[in-house]
Amino acid sequence: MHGPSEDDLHAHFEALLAAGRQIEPRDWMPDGYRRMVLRQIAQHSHSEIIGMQPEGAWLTRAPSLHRKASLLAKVQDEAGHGLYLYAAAETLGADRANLLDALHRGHQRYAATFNHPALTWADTGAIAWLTDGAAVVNQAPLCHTSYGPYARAMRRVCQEEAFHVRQGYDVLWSLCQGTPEQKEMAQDAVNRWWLPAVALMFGPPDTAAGGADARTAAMGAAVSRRSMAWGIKQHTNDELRQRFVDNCVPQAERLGVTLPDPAIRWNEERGHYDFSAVDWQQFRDELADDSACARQRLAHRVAAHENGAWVREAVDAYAAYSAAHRAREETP
Ligand code: BYC
Repeated sequence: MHGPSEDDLHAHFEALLAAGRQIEPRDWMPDGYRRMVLRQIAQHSHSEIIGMQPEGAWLTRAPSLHRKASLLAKVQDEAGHGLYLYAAAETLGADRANLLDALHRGHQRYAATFNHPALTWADTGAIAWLTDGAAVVNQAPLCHTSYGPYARAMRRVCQEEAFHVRQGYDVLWSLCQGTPEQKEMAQDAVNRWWLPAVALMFGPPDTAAGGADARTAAMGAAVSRRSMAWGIKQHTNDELRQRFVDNCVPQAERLGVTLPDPAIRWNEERGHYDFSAVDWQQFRDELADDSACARQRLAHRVAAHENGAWVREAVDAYAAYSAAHRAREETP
């Protein structure tokens, strides 16, 4: 008796996707699909844990106990997101230690958004409102992505991210109701975090339509096409970017801050807000970033990992002790 041929397995995989069913760890999947899901989950989990740093820098300087507690919970949530996602990556056969090693050696990327410094307290508001806001837009469709463990992790992540957006909005709201200096601080933070959110949280453009040069559009289009055919992504990067801008404009109006893009205006015909084309050369430069801030992000991560070595050793020692204890008890 022969088992199913590679063609049969492939046909079954495609049939599952066509029926809108999710692929589970024990299902057969093409190597390319496994690599693509793993690459995205790795990029995503690394972004979550590196993303703890800009806001984490303000934990000791929060203006009140209430703000400190909220920010602490938010930053811890991001660590939890990393945990769910590394666990999802492990279901694809990846080893968590190897993934972290690839991050630490700069062999795998994290969202370059986090290579920007958080200069004032208002940055914690702008990051949570804009960066987490962009993340929710990007990630909500991932709750239905074709790889089951990734989709399930996303459902928990999105609930928390949506709460973070409100927390960030509330920080900015308070500052905007405060003194002229506080309002100015909020505006300045929004000025600095708007572009990183628009340009960097959604990846490269998928078409040359958004003002992208051919090289950058080709970079995005090829990945998006493959990823959508496999049901990993449901929308193009440009569609999600537009959705984010559409969400933010009325919220900025309510806050009383100006989004730093003079081209933003409602386009009746398209039913969307127009906005300036992103400078994709700058995007590519940011991806190749070797700034002091980027180096510091990685150095902090490596130091945290090394300082935590004793915890991992203690966990391993306890697991070995428990296994030996169980074995002794089970020996007749
Ligand atoms: N920065 O493959 P392409 C959060 C890379 S954190 C750096 O066409 P795609 C939060 C890309 O990896 C959660 N690199 O892009 C945490 C690829 O590199 P390789 C963030 C980038 O897949 C704390 C190359 O460029 N969310 O929410 O179409 C505080 C070519 O790109 C970037 C996720 O990660 C970038 N910005 O789109 C606050 C969501 N963009 O592999 C908030 C999951 C692209 O050739 N991820 N590259 O070396 C995704 O949806 C997609 O991976 C992206 C990229 C939209 C990010």
